[in-house]
Amino acid sequence: MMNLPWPGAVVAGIGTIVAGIGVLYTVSKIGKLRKKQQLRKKWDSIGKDVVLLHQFQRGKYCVNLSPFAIKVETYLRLAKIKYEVDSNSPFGPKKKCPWITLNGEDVGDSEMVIQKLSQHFDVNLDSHLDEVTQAQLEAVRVMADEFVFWIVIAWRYWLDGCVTFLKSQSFPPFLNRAFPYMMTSTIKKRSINQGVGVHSPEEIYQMAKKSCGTLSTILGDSPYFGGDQPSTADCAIFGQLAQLMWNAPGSQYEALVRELYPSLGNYCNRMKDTIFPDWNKLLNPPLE
Ligand SMILES: N[C@@H](CCC(=O)N[C@@H](CS)C(=O)NCC(=O)O)C(=O)O
Repeated sequence: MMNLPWPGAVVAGIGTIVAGIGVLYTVSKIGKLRKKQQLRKKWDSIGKDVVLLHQFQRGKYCVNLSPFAIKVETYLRLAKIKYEVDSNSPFGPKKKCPWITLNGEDVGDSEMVIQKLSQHFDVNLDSHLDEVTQAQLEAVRVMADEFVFWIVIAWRYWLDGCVTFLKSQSFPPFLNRAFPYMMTSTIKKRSINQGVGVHSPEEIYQMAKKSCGTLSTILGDSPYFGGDQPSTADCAIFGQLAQLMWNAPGSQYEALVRELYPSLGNYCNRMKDTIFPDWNKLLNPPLE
């Protein structure tokens, strides 16, 4: 007959296991808290009025996979605001990328960030534009940020299963394999909830084509959407178009800006050359 342990011994054993789990949990919590405190100290010591831009790591051909990160970085450069980049904590107070820390304060959401920067540094990139043009550009900005964005990510992460996109990133091999699992079904569900995802792949592509046609018509012969000089809306529009231009290599989405509407491709290159003269050096790995 089997020798069963005394009930007291069983209870003591369970107690030890539970206590062990409790200790491990507390140690990990303390570790996380300490790491957070160290990061906080580092972020806050960057210097007065220096912006710390938290964003994803750089890509192979494009300075970021997030259009909103490019938008904020473009704004910082146009506004001549001193900044540094942190790629270790890309998700901020709103659990989105990018976000900034300025003088110890964290701000999330690219629009809120730009609003904060414009007020704090007293910058207005749109003073050369009349009120109506500013309003029209705001409508174009919303189209880029809230519509073109969804089309591109629905294609990138779901319809294309991350295949084309991953060619443009320098992720470690394990992440290359994990990315489709992490992203495809999530983005499918989220695009369906948003609305773009209820359409067929061809319909989604046609929507991208129509948007590019619209943007190309609005740009016309001007060098920038803001006319002779870039405006706040240019930061957002460039961020979104840069995804087609550099983060969709060899695809029909890339062809939209490089072949079908080359004025948009030329615009992307113009923004890159004037605002990011160090673009190639920023890439991961840097391009000589
Ligand atoms: N409205 C936000 C959008 C930011 C956003 O959606 N960022 C994406 C990366 S491109 C993100 O962080 N996604 C993570 C998620 O939604 O869970 C902004 O303007 O900053």
